[in-house]
Amino acid sequence: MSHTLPALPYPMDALEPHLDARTVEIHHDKHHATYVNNLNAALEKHPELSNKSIEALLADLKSVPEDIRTAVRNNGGGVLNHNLYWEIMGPGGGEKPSGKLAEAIDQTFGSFDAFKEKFSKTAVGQFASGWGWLYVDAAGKLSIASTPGHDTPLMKGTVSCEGRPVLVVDVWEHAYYLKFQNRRPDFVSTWWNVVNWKKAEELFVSAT
Ligand code: MN3
Repeated sequence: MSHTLPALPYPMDALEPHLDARTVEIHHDKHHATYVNNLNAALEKHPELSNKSIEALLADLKSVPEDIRTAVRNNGGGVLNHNLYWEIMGPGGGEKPSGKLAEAIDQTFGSFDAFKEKFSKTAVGQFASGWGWLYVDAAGKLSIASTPGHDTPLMKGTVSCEGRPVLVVDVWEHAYYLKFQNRRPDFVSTWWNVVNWKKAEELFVSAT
């Protein structure tokens, strides 16, 4: 059984005018699709892994055979992170979180604005390609981190920010270069307008 590219949960132009349709199209249909294909190609060499979920593979990378471990880390992470990225955005997004997530953000970071500033700074400050995360750490607390490449807090024993993702922003240049060129800070500040807080709250509740 091979892994498949999930359809985008909304039309390509649904995140306009914040994220342009052309960027979303290339990002999903080319970049995300390539990670799916590369992951499947790597797993073909080890059919015994075919029934394992991507999350299970990443949570125990040491058990993945060495000859495909890096390919699974990069491409499995690429698939899972993009699956999540599309889900935590949506048309009519933005605003603020509500309910339990809003309370936890206020408690942990002092205020929503303070959280937003810290998250943005961390994502913008990630050197080269990577991701900015809000996640629930092992102690059940909200934390902010960034990871290089396609590493995710789900990679137990591999990353320093282990936990369950709540919110993620892709800061690879392919996520913004067509519209924002080198201006990653402008992309991240625009990205807040498309955050699907309902989905983030669901992830937070299921992680705690
Ligand atoms: Mn990407």
